[in-house]
Amino acid sequence: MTIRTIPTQPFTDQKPGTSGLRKRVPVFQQAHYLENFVQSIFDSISAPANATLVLGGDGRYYNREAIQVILKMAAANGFGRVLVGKGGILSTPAASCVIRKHKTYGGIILSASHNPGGPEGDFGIKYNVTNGGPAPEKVTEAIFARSKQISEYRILEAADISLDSLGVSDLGGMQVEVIDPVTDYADLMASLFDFAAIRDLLAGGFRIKFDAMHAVTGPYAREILERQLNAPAGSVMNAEPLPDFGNGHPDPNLTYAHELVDIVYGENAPDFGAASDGDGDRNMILGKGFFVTPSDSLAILAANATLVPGYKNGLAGIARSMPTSAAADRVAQALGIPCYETPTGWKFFGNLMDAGKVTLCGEESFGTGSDHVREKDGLWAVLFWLNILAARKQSVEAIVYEHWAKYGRNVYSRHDYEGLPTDAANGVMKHLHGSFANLQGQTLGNYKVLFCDDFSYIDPVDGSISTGQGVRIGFTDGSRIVFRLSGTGTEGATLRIYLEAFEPDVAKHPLDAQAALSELIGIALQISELRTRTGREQPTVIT
Ligand code: VG1
Ligand code: CO
Repeated sequence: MTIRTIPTQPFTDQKPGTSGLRKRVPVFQQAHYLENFVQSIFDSISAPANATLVLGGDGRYYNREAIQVILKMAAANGFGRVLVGKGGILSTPAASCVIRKHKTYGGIILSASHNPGGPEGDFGIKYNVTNGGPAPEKVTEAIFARSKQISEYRILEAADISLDSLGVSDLGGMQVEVIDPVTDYADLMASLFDFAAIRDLLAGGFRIKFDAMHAVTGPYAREILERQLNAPAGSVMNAEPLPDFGNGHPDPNLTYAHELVDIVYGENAPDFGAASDGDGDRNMILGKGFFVTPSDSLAILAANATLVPGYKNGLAGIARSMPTSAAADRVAQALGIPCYETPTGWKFFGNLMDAGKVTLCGEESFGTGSDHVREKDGLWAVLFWLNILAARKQSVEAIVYEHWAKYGRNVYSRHDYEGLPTDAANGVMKHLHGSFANLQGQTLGNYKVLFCDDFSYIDPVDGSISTGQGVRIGFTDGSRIVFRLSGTGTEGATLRIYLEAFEPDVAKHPLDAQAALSELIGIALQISELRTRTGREQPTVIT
């Protein structure tokens, strides 16, 4: 077997976004495109000779082909061993778990998460570092810088490796070990949660429905929920991972997980519903005819953490991304623990967890997790909820209402405008930046502007600074509007508007979030000039 050095030209667009490099499949299929990026990773991470790498993906279209290329490039770049999930499968949290458990140098995860898959869909690749978490910005910036300079890559000339049976094979002197993608992860879950209590809950007739959305979580959910916790067969739906996710959009929210939503809002609904995304790191939590916002979910997990064996000694602290509601802050305050506010994306939580400053982290975008791994973790959140439900023996809805009664409610919504012309979206952000001086102190209807700024973050552990993380307009009553451009899309631009108001008065619950936020929504549209600048009347997705 010979190692080939292939001359190449740089691509200019290999800048990793919020979570790795995401492009349409045909972009990745261009000659040298994937190889350039992989070589740029290897050139930037200074792995020692014979290092071990973890490799796997969410099973989407192009996963298998990419894995073969990466294996041959790893062999040609001096890696000693690669742990690859059987069939090329590893969910994002499972990959993080395997990196940590087997103390590997790092890992490559192939996923475009919740973005649709298939020949015309999206593909993605990201590098995770030794702690199991997404590469921090200094690493992703180094990879991007390298991708603009690259002139050659190395690849082994060899036949493809079989990914479908467990075991070790040799690839040009490098060991390729095909591992069961579920075992290590399932063991970790069993060590954190009271499986016996959850089994009793389910045996007592508490009914659950988990929608894997034909994405990577299917095999994990089947093993843990149906086999280990004895949920009746069929409790996990759409459990077969498919390269095009059954033509679906594997994003667990009220819009895209409508099949599940119809079930939990329908007749004879189960007591608990949940869904996960393409790569298994997101979660949506539902009760019987009831939706739990991700920001509330984080706060409720934090408030109830000591009911769960893995967290019985309490939490060191909580972290949430800036656009996530302040519901978790109220719990942190009550518990007397710190709450950190970070930019969007899981890579900002890693340092805080490594330093022991936080135990739970969350984002409004259906992401929750803890220091058990260094990624957000969909099934973990589902098990956390089931453990709380088993301990409290109340409905999801009752738990949420009690939480609001105790802490007040941060009424919250996100409006996404997807697929906007990039210029128009940039124009909106530029206009907002130019309005700061004018907005300061202004009264808009019932709201008075307290501050407006562009969020920046100084990492309290390593002092690194991240600027331009989203425009915030805060009002004197604690309400807030945030504008941010997405860093995960592949087509045009996606503008997100995050809206939050605080309602302490329990007598006003339940209230409809959209109605309660309607004045803020109007203000957001007015000050951003979004409708005139983009020609869009309505958001694409409301969560
Ligand atoms: C989105 C979410 C963000 C999340 C990121 C990756 O990013 O808003 O909270 O961390 O996706 O999640 P953006 O830049 O599009 O807003 V995943 O499950 O797509 O890896
Ligand atoms: Co994801």
